[in-house]
Amino acid sequence: MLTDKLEYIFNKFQHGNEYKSYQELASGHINDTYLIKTQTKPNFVLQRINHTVFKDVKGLINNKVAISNHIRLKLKNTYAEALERHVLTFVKAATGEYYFKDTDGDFWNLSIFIDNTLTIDTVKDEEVAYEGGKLFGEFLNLTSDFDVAKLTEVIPKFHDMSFRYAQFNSALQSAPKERLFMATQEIDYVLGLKEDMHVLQNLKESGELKLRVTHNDTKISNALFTKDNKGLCVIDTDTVMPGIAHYDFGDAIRTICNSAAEDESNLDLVKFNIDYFNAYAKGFLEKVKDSLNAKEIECLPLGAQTIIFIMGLRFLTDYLNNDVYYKTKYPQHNLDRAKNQFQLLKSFKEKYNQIKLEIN
Ligand code: GN1
Ligand code: MG
Repeated sequence: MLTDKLEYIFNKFQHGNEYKSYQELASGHINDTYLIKTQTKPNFVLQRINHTVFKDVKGLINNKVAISNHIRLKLKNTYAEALERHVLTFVKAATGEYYFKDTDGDFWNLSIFIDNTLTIDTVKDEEVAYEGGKLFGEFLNLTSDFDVAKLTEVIPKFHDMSFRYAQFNSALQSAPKERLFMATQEIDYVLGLKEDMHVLQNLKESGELKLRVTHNDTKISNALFTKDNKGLCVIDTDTVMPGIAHYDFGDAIRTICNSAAEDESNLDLVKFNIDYFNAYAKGFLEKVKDSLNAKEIECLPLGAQTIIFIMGLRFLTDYLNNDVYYKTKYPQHNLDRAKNQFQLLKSFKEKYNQIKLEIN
């Protein structure tokens, strides 16, 4: 039984609590995550890392523990009380490491569950967009003095456009005919945008955009909010690694400004909300204005375009590969996700002239 297994694994960590029950937290596409309820507070989040996707699990754990420790030190004076509500706290296993490796070769890690919070999948309110901007901006700001050379690149070339196109091209070669047919329009769309979508990468490679500590999965559901909608804590730091600020800015925009869920298949419901963009950008810039340079700031909207596109490209590639990467619930799931992202990008482009990037 899963509960026995989870209890066994949970007890391999130094938490001093008694296991009561578990609940699956099923929103992730890659790892398996469980809320572990205990007899006494706190509760915990136990996560099995997908080591097919994350090949260097130890590097991943080192990254996220180091970044949490760094942020904790920085916030110590601001939030003397309840610091653990603003930054993740990881728990050591009995071995002294921050992970436990089971007999199947799976790696697990444990953190304290931050209770009494909200997670938001679809934003309905400008204030939330603004709060999200402040929260993710603060994450970049607080880590801007951390030496990126100390971080492992947990998924090499994660947001590298040439790499993602290469994967797409090889999927085109091996995809089943039926899937190629179903995705004809999306394939053409991707092929037509190749040059535009490389602009940001070229700027990165030329050194015009600085390498920083980045989160790389800043979808809004990876932000915890208080019950009264104030940004509280950035979670899911598995993909923390060196990168450019633009993808963190953009991935939050991708999810905040979509009027529908990432996999909504009725494309009429997928509209880009430019007011949320501007509210998010305002909050974000308030926090990063002293750590990003003018060129970095100017390119932020391009970051949003590029990341929306790259997600569509990755979903499409996985569809062509018969769904080997993302968890899916039905055969067209990845194709629906890809269509959704491309629709979002088109809607965003129509509103590009309404963007406001003001620094106060
Ligand atoms: C994956 O598993 P989850 O939901 O945290 C993916 C992200 C995508 C996201 C799309 C390691 O994140 O890059 O943006 O799905 N993570 C990895 O929702 O590929
Ligand atoms: Mg993630």
